[in-house]
Amino acid sequence: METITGANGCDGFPKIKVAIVGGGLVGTLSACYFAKRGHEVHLYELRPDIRELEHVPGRSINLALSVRGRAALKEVGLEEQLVQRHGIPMYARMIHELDGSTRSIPYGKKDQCIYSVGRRFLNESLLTAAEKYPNVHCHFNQKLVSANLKQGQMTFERQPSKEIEQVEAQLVVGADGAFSSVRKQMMKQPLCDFSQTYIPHGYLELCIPALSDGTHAMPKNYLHIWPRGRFMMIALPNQDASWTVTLFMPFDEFGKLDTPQRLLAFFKEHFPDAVPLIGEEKLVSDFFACKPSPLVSVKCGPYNIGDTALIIGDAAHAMVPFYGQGMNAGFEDCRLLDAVLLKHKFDVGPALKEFSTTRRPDAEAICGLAMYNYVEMRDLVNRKSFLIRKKVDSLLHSLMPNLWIPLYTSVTFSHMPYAQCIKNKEWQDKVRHTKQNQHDYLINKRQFYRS
Ligand code: FAD
Ligand code: EGU
Repeated sequence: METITGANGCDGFPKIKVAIVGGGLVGTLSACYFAKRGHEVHLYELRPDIRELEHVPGRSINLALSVRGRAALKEVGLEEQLVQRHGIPMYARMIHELDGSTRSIPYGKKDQCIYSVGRRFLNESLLTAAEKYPNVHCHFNQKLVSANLKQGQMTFERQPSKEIEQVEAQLVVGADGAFSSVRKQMMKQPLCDFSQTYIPHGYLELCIPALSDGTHAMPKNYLHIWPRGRFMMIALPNQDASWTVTLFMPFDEFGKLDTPQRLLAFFKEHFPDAVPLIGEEKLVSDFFACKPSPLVSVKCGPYNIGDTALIIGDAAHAMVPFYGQGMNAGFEDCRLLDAVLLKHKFDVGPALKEFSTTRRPDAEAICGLAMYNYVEMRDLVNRKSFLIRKKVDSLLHSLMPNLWIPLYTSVTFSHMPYAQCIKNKEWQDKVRHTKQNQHDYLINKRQFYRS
């Protein structure tokens, strides 16, 4: 058995050959973590090297990065470069009412913010960071088509030639996204659970271009929201002073917007203030240039097969985007996996088992919260009782910032395990009537807040 020398306090630990399937956000970060510990890492990605592409097809152009994602980037030395330097801080939401008026609701104290980061920038930077390790080897245009995960054997099909290649590794890490091929192979095993749910809403991305003087067309340091019940729009700022606007709407409603006239009438009715910002012509051409994409939520488990295979990120727990936590949770997977491997001195079997059993309830918790938020936003945004509850929540938080933590605060600004965030919320719901449990809660809470 080969052992590790000269890497991050891992000297003498076994050196493993790791194959990471999927070079998206989570796969590339995971490659950095394994490389940092001195292992031999092979990263297999279906697409070509995105750094050489002019246009990258696929999902959401920018994302909201919060505390959990940042902590994971920090441990491989990338937080400063990717977040502090490139990210655009958003200190509050800005709500756009139907009449065009706006109001802002801060995320927390003055300096508390989330960051808008470009997916492509993040992915390219992570690839470059991974490749800087001499022990990382990237293989592009390689599609995993089958695997014997118990044996660590994988079959890749080269794109576009369809040439077949067999590969072996001691550990296969599936970071190949919501429609994971590694997961498909895994779920053939007995005692593996799997469920997926599509929501009736799809999403489509639009763009608010920069003003002619090169500045943002709306106040820059906000996450802009147009809540309209069954329809919703969200906008996040980009570095080039444009905005990526995401429209969420049921597929059947998308279907009704089949002419430029109907589209413009719809926007003028529901998002009148956004029309001049996007521009009527651009709205029409961008809208009809692509089809709305579906949103899927996946729960499965366990995440490992013995000591030879593991799934992380969306492959393990794809969620609807209504908490802005998918990537954050995937990045947190990387950090927690590294910690558990270190704890077990890279005795992979027990480490994977512990990761899977401890992470699964938390991953399912955030998947559930995101789905719950979807339902809540769709059905309740305009209902009085809901708005009052939110106001009371903020008021209590401002009066007792250390005691009364709204749910989104523990999710977005703390390291509290997601399942604990739900318990915290359940406690609050109860406290509206009793003061019970307060002591337990305080003790639990203290452990998870770090600055
Ligand atoms: P992916 O990013 O999907 O990467 C998977 C990679 O695997 C891809 O590169 C793919 O090409 C490759 N691959 C797939 N199959 C194979 C195969 N067979 N062989 C080889 N390679 C393969 N999260 C946030 O934290 N904040 C947000 O604000 C946010 N907003 C979102 C908005 C929308 C509209 C959506 C849809 C999601 C959003 N998310 C957000 C979630 C976030 O996009 C995902 O959680 C994140 O991309 C997961 O990363 P991943 O690496 O696990 O998967
Ligand atoms: C959806 C799509 C606002 C990016 C949930 C908030 C999201 C994001 C919210 C997308 C919302 C919704 C939270 C953050 C974030 C809010 C959050 C959602 C980023 C409860 C690019 N959500 N998102 N909650 O609090 O905790 O601002 O596409 F509209 S960031 Cl749906 Cl904090």
